[in-house]
Amino acid sequence: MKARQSLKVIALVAPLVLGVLGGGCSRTGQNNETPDTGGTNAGNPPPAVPSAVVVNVTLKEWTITADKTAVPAGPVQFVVANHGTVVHEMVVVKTDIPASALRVVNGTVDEAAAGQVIGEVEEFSPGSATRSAAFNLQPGSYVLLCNVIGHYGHGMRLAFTVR
Ligand SMILES: [Cu+2]
Repeated sequence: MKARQSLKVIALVAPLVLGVLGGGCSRTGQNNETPDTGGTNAGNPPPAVPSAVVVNVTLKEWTITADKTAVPAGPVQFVVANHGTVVHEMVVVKTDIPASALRVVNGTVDEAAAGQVIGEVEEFSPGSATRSAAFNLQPGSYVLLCNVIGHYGHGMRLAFTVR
């Protein structure tokens, strides 16, 4: 099942890649039309933000570690790896509550009560490719946490500061 699904994805992506390449070639012709600038800026920020500070995060049982725990305000790109043996996620919460003191209900952090949820890297499997998410962060105190049931309580949380 899994291999079959992967082939399906490749089949869907291949025409897109060819389309992009074809578009590049056509630009050699005489054409006074304004080139395509790549779409609108509506919606979520793009996955790669050139000016962003990159924070490499590692998830495993039962820790969240990062190569930086304080960054300047502005675009921050989290590149998240799962080095554990089960699925993990990373939720970014802006809060003044200490990282270890968030309210837990039935094994998970009550995200609505924790503070302002900025965004997350959803659950992903150990051994899969790193996930990336970029956010424009304002100065303040944050907590990075894994909210898979029980994981926060086991220690998967990290205080993070934006100056
Ligand atoms: Cu976890």
